[in-house]
Amino acid sequence: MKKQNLSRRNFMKAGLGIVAGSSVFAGQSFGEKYNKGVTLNPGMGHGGHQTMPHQTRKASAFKDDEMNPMKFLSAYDYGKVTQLPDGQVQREYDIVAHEKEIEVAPGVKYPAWTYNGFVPGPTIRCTEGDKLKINFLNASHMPHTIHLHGIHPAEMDGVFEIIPTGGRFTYEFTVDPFGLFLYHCHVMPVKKHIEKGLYGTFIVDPKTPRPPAKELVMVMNGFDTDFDGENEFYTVNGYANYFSDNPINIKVGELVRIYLVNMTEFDLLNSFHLHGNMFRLYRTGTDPKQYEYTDTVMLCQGERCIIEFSYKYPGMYMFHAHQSEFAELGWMGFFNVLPEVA
Ligand SMILES: [Cu+2]
Repeated sequence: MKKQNLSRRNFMKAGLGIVAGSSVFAGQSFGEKYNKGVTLNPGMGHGGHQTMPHQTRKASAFKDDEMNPMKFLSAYDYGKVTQLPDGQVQREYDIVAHEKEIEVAPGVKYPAWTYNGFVPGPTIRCTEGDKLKINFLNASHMPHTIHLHGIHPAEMDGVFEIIPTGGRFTYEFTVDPFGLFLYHCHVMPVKKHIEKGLYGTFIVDPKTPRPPAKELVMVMNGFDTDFDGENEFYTVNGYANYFSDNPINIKVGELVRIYLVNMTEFDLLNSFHLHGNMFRLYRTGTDPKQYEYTDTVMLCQGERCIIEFSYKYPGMYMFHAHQSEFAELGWMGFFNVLPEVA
């Protein structure tokens, strides 16, 4: 509705004022910061070998020993591994749901519901055929569950066994098939339990591993910080503009594989667009032979995909939602492509 769009746009201006003020380009508008970073920096583009001095940018809101969106990219939880008598590998995880106030943009706090204290929750990673054992404790004031995507028995689906405050439940099943999945709370109203932050990524590797690559988990989400049923901020891994303030370093020719998950609520779609490149798009990662070749992918709520690419030329390249409004509200980042090391 027009009225809502107007109010969100006004909020956006206020929000971006805070964002711009937090960076080394303090005092400039977001647009000036953006243009300065991309076009005025000497040595940018494929002709030069200098890169943006992002190391000098302001430290993030996260303490060094804390999880942050950058660490989260490659924070895989392989669980506690034991070999069962029949040879099957068991991976055991402890997941605790609890409330936590988090920061989602500079100075913007959000009363989140979390799995293990961060939004998104831990990236569960295992191999097809493993036995998964998830010990769930609900330490929050609301009832919750963990509903995993993939193939498993009905009683392990995290839908009917609602876990009350203080309650425990163990989800246990053999993992099938390989691919990229997700998990989230499935207590009604599910929309509320998801948008508050109860979701995460579930990677099941094939027994024959995918080719070696720099692997990154990116969870697209939104935060309704004024509780009006719309998102005021859009992020990757929980913090608006994090990867625009802290570009991700990759190298020319390096294979990059992104496990991309859309957990955005309220908006039907989110998307990922890559600059200066094309990528292989594997829809759910369940078939390594089937892919599309594109530079933009649109994902519905709860949809995910694996994308693979490598860069031909060094320089700074944007990636962002192709819904321009989402990009302006925090869903934008950079790959800092460094020259290939001889
Ligand atoms: Cu819940």
